[in-house]
Amino acid sequence: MSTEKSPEELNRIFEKYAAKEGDPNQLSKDELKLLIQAEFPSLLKGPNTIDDLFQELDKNGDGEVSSEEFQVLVKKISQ
Ligand SMILES: [Ca+2]
Ligand SMILES: [Ca+2]
Repeated sequence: MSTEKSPEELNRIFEKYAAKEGDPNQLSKDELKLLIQAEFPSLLKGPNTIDDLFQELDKNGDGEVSSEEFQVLVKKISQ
């Protein structure tokens, strides 16, 4: 996947979207959706949906993506 974003930039993007509602340190599914649609729409091409991506990232199943859980996406994007 081609992108010019560094892990540092991706973490800043996480913080920006995580702060929109609820817990400012966690991404809800709506926040993840906004983040992906605005920053990485190419991730939703093909068979991947927000639901799939959210499930993949939310390892502990608490319905929010923490900055630690977000690192899976950072790796995916910065590969
Ligand atoms: Ca939040
Ligand atoms: Ca979680």
